[in-house]
Amino acid sequence: MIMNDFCDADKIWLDLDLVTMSNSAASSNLAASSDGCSQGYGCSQGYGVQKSMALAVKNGRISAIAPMIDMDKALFLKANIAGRGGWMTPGLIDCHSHLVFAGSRAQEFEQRLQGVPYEQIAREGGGILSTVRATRGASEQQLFDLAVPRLQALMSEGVATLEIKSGYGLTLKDELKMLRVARQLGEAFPVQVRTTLLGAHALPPEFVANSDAYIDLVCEQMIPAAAEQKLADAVDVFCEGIGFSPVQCERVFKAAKNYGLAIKGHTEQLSDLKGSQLAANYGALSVDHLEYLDAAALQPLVENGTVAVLLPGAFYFLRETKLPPIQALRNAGIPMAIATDFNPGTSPLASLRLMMNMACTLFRLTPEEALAGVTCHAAKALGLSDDSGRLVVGAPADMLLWDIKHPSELAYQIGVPALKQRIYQGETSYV
Ligand code: DI6
Ligand code: FE
Repeated sequence: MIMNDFCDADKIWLDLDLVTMSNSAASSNLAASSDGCSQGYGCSQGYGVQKSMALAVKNGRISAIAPMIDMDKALFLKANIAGRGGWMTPGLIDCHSHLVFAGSRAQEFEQRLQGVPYEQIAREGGGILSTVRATRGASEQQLFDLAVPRLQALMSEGVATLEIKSGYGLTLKDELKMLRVARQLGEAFPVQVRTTLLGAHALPPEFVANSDAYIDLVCEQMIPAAAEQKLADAVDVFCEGIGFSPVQCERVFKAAKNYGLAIKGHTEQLSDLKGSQLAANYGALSVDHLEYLDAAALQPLVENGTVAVLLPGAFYFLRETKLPPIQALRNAGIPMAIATDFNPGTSPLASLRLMMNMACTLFRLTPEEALAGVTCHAAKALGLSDDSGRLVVGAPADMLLWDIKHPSELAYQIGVPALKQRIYQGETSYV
């Protein structure tokens, strides 16, 4: 039966050590006996390692997985063998980015290094609003061209799926412009793009002292237009003193729900406004940042299956010292995802592998938690199918073939290319 699946396949890969990220009983058993523990690496079952395997792809999906020992050698003569040997993981998923924007914030970086706080710069009209000015002034084509090298940097490391937020337009026209560029990037490159409307990112100057009227615009015009034009998959807010109040964010969540859009939140990044709990109670896919999240108030996240998205790049770049409540999240069984938050102000770092490393060094995640954070847990943060971010039969054939000795290396050595093949929807592409 399995052999038939290999005969019918579009392509097969042989002699693989699979990092399935699948916690099914079968893969756990295999992992227990063969995940490299004998080499002195940390021994746990979350990688779902299956050693010496063959994998088949048909119509852009994984169609069969079997041990090499069960393979009929005659098959190898007829099959389309696309690769042989190496560790294979799911394609990486960056579930939180602000990839589309114009302008630079290097001068603000210099100011901050001299001691001026991020919030003060924002209150004085710099920060997010300086990127808004540049983004409003840029054409769709210019924004696309600026985003391409950022996207290529992520893809070259193995990113197969990427979320891109708006939030630097802050008018109906400019928010839709950003979302269209995000969609176009997904059409032009072999990468899956999920888009998020972040109209409630900052108060634009036209609405100073009238922030409720701006929220009216977000709820009554931006959300309906983005939904009707199918430009947004989700809606996000910045629930913060320099962003929007919980009451205002709740209005945005209600409007998003009315239009059938998923909900996400930038919450507890700089202070504890209980935005995470609010978003979770509205069924948020994820709450993101979380440095100031109250460790004793995680129940809404548990009850709603909300993913905690950790953004160590922003933590690092803002020289934040307050850590997200990692152990409490772990104890509560809340899935933790990791993302770049790539943006010009707080995380100008287009490397998801670096984020994995920082999640380990700064947040004390294990390399295994870091890999789950950029595969299966990131998939959940985007509301993708349950098999996304895993190597299981039926899953999208987004796979990476690595020249490494153990999957823990993915969070360990940064900057040295280790990717042998990037496979997107069954096609080898890029690298
Ligand atoms: N939190 C962040 O870290 C980004 N947005 C947000 O709400 C920063 C955006 C920026 O500074 O441009
Ligand atoms: Fe962000």
